[in-house]
Amino acid sequence: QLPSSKPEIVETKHLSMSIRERFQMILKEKKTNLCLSADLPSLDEIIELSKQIGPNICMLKIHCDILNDFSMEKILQLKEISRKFNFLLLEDRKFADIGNTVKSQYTKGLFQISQWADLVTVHILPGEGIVEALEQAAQSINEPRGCLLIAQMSSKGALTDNEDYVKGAVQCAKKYSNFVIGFISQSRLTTDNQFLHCTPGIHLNNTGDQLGQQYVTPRQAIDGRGADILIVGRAILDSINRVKTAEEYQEEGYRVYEQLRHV
Ligand code: S5P
Repeated sequence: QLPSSKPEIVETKHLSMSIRERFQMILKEKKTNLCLSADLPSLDEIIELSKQIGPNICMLKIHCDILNDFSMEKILQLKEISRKFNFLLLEDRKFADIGNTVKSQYTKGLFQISQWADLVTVHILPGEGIVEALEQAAQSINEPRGCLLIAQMSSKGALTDNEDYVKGAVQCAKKYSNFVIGFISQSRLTTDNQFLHCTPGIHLNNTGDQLGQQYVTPRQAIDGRGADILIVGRAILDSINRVKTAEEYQEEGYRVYEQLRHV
């Protein structure tokens, strides 16, 4: 039984919860482990789409630097919609620099990501200082914030496909477990279930694209690759009826998730 499409006002309950608690609550209450990767050029279009798909998703992922109409006013509108429909907002910034630089990239500039993104993605390549810096910067925001560490990638030939790299990511996640709530991954990295495994590269009909992306089905991702959260982009965005397709991925994803994770 899918939740009704009527938006529920979350009020300010979320302010007293950690991001981790809120994520778990959303999964259970909305019965969805679908994250829409809204890789569209216009924030206006993302805002419209999120009003339609809001009930079906636990998280909306964007790349703010591909938008041709970014403004703080519009992104705060999207943030409001995310509260109303109870999903998290993930900026897929893939931070990858030294601590001092990422601190500025997170809080300053045109995008002021820390003002609106519940979660951001972070490469672990520069070492754990990158996470420490983001966590420090997030302390000046009076709302819960967190990040997902990119431990493995879905693209062909990814250099993250290395045991030590993955071990390093897990160690870092454990050390900074207040701020790191999970991973972008292609396999189950730890038995510590406080960390959510979020897996991109999902498609029911295609096996890849022309630029190295590799796809598996929702079932393969959850069963074979240990995913908790399915990150789905073009499979939904390029479909004829985005809402209907999102419902299909939600239903299939949550059914398999419930079966295998016994939630
Ligand atoms: O390993 C990765 C990590 C990420 S965050 N592989 C990915 O594809 N992604 C992102 O997921 C990518 O940047 C894109 O926004 C989305 C996948 O999009 P799709 O259209 O291929 O489903």
